[in-house]
Amino acid sequence: MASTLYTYPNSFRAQKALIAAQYSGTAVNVPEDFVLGETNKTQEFLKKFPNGKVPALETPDKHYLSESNAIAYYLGNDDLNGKTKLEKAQILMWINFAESEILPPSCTWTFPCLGIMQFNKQNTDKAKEDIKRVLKVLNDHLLTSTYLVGERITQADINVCCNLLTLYQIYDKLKHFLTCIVGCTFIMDEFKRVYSNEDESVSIKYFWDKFDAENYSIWFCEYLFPKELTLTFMSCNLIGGMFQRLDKMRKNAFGSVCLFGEDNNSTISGIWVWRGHELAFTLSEDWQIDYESYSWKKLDPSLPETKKLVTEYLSWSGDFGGKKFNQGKIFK
Ligand SMILES: N[C@@H](CCC(=O)N[C@@H](CS)C(=O)NCC(=O)O)C(=O)O
Repeated sequence: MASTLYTYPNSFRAQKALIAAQYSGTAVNVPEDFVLGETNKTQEFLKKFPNGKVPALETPDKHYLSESNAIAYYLGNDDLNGKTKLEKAQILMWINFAESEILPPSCTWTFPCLGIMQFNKQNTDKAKEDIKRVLKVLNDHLLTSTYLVGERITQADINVCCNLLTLYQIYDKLKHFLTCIVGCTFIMDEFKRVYSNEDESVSIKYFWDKFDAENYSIWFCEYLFPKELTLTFMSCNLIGGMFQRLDKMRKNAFGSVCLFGEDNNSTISGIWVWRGHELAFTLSEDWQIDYESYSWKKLDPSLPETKKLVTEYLSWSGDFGGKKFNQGKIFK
């Protein structure tokens, strides 16, 4: 027998539970005749759910649960709720983050837009700042991982997404803001696909057409110890090793690193593009092995010399400031 979930249509709170049920294969029945403000005010409802709020769940063996997060937990399975004690705690951490960090400012900002609450400039401005900060926390976390906890969807992802939903409901009004914060014109995967499949004349034009200077930065790196470089194949292994150690950056970074000169007289330098404006390497221990052997210079994407450098390193042709190109490797 299925549990019964009382809710009104499209409630983001109910969605947390319904998505959990769907992921876990748990049957749930949602009565269509529920009317907010009426059904939940009846004696029959209040007897089961004294708080009078929805979502509210009646289990097949007549247990009564209110509070959306508890209901989602009940309808979900171990994959969603976490298997180890640490995973459970991490999931709980994000659930609480969604509840106490995302939801309040999101409501303060969006409810006046939806006509549910009176607009107050001071509160709205503060809410916008708060949202910016929490989205940055999420963004930074997702720079190195696809999911919030572990390598699969958990209740943490579901709750965070559902609590962000209201922001998307007024998407048109927020389009600009969201474009700056979480969306952006430069999709790394797409650029890599174009770079892999098209001639450089197409991919370099694509790069500059789409490049999003607000969310991405371009860097020039130079190996600091060229005197230690001996045989060119060894230098190439050095670059290859660095790429392997940076594997987790692939989702958000692209690099072209080139070797110039010949055996016992060579230099290494490259161009990197990644999400964010800081040196990304401090975010993970694995990434710190190589980066200190290089100098890093952030480039100004609006300058013609940056355009020239990017073109040279993406096409492996040009004068490279007089350096003789030997071979290159692409991090993609
Ligand atoms: N913390 C609760 C909040 C539930 C809640 O506030 N529900 C509102 C609808 S979104 C409600 O049922 N209000 C009663 C009413 O408007 O009559 C949860 O996450 O489930």
